[in-house]
Amino acid sequence: MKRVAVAHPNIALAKYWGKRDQGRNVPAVPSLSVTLDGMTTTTALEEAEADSLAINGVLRTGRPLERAAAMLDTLWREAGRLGQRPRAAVDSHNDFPTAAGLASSASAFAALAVAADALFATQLGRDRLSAIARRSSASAGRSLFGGFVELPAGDAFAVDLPAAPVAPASHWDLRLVVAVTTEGEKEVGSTDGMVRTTETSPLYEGWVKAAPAIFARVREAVLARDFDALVGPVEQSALTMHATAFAADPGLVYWNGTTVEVIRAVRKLRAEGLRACFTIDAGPHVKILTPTASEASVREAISRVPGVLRTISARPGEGARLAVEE
Ligand code: 2P0
Repeated sequence: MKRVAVAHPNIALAKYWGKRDQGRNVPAVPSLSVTLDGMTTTTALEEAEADSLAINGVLRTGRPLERAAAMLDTLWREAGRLGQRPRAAVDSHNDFPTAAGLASSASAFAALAVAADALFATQLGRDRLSAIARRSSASAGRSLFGGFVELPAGDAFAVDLPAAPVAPASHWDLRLVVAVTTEGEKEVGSTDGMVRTTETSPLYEGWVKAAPAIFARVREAVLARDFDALVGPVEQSALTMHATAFAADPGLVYWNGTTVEVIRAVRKLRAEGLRACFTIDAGPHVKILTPTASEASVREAISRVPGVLRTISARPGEGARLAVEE
């Protein structure tokens, strides 16, 4: 028996950075994201003699396989199943480059949760699948849902902490333009970066204190479809997250020179009357949010910034779901 699920990455407009509890992977701050359309992870899962993981056709062992197997274990246990979990072969494909800075772990764990729920016939429901995916990778909890999605902060005891939909993809016809500034992989992964920030950044406490109000402003602007009200808190969320990471020991500098040039270009476009704002994740690429009407102008202007290799455009998309049943 084989089950196939698809999921999309998401980009946070209000950032998650920092864990209240590392073991349970509980976020210390609330986040709000938009699930993207177009870019897709497709994951096939079938029973096998032993657990295995292939990503884009390449067999992976070690940590990536352990993380996938751990999620299958959690799902099996959460469903109250007794006995040994059936071993399974995971075959996952991304149709977007991981070097584009679009979190592939979010779509990967979201797709795996949906595929496993079907293969094991656990019927856990969206909320529980989101909470399970969140434990593997917090941003994956958000990709279970489409459109605009929130993930609350939890306390150290929060075992079941799912993301929740805020508004469907059809709520707001925005575009997200990714300015790709390098083809290389990032040097410090998000999980390690967050731990280092939490443990060593003197600014961390200030970030955790400031994040809920920034999140609330993002949420309100999204619900009101008020782009002008979105600009301030979206950029403040990203810049405060990065300022906190810069101040870690050793400092985490995810940016390159082009990152700064694109930030300046977005602000110049805004001064000229275009609606656009930026956000940046744990890498040097810049993601620019803009109403559909300004997408072409934004892409054209950003493509001309020296150091921008190419741009990728996406719109709000659907949550993780089963693809085909065989
Ligand atoms: C976010 N990021 O809100 C933030 C902004 C990156 C920067 O969620 O440790 O891979 O697996 O829970 O989900 C990426 O972190 O981290 C992320 P873990 P995850 O989108």
